[in-house]
Amino acid sequence: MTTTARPALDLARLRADFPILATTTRGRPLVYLDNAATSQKPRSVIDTIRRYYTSQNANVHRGVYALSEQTTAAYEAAREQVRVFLNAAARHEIVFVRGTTEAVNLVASSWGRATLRRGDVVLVSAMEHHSNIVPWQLVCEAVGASVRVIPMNERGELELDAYERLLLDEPVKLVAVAHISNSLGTINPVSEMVRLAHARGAIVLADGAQGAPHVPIDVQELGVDFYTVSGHKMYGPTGIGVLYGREQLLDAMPPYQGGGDMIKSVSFARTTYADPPARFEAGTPHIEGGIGLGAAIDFLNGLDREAVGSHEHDLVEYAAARLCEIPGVRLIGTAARKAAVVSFVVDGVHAHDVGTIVDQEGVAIRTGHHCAQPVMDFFGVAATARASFACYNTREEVDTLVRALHTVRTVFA
Ligand code: C6P
Repeated sequence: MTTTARPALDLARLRADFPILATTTRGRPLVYLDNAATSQKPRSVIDTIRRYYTSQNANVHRGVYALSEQTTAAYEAAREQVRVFLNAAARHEIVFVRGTTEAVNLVASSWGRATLRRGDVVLVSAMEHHSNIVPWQLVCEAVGASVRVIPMNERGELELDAYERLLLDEPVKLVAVAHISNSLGTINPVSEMVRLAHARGAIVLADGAQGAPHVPIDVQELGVDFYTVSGHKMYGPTGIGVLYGREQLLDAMPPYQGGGDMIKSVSFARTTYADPPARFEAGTPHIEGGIGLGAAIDFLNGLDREAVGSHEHDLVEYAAARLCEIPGVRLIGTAARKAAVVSFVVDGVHAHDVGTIVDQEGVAIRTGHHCAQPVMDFFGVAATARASFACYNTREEVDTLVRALHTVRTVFA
């Protein structure tokens, strides 16, 4: 067991903000360790959504009446909050989407189909989530380009020498890389990767699904061309996310979907398109989602992000040390720089059985391939069990997981 000093964070107060953390499951207090799948929501986000439907509900960008104008103003204010949160240069660089999956599909379909040509290469890393692999495969197949892979080592760290060689040897147009891996927890050196890509004329999309909840994001400092966010993983509602895109790139991109709110004018002879972000936001948007995401950003801004970062780091280190004390438990992903995720296998026990048994003790973890099958193939496992942390988790919850894993060992002895 490590003796890392526990950082100062008023966890009891923080936890009291999340109603679901006071509930029980299977007759036990809920120990929620599946935050990489989706985080729980603080009272302020829940109240914002309730308030939306009790006093604010109207469509946006369409009505000339007061309610619609106020709702439009609230929705656009949330976009400005996102801009500040990501430190984007301009509000029109913030496109509301459903989440990271839609953000990557938007870039692949719009930028990809307009730009990629036969023989071009898209580099993805060996630890990507399927949503940062499959959209690139789809577009590459359609245009005759190819997807090549940045390899990783046994600790689950990207091999930067090999990355540099790929950039030198291949006609790379875009690099798609997770800021933080959902299956391994590795924090990738995104700004260094951007520097190398830009030097070769390639652009970079960073998948920030697991980044935005855990580390402060500055898209200008990172230098990324595109950055994706899933609101539901950072204490916000489901079904809302963000694509950040550099102004120059978004301006040149064709629409991804057609419909209401994304046009300048429509006739049967010719249709012209709105400027970004509206060009990429066809149809009635997820209005309460956008406003709820604003509330989630307020919640995050109200935290001492540095203290939260060191608390989550402490949980990762503590969990890793305690898991290693259990005979037959092996960690998958031991990178030097990690955030919020501990993946592991138990010798001779399928991960799904691990998940089912610890659930009996009230512990919610994810088991399976985590939508990262190439990672499972690389480590030669069918699946892993994964504990993933948020600001409100505690060492005591890790202890409950460890006790439950001893039960797993007993059941399979
Ligand atoms: N990972 C997990 O349990 P969406 O579903 O669109 O909000 O996010 C997709 C996605 C993309 N990239 C990364 C790194 C992710 O972690 C996820 C979502 C969840 O790990 C559900 S599979």
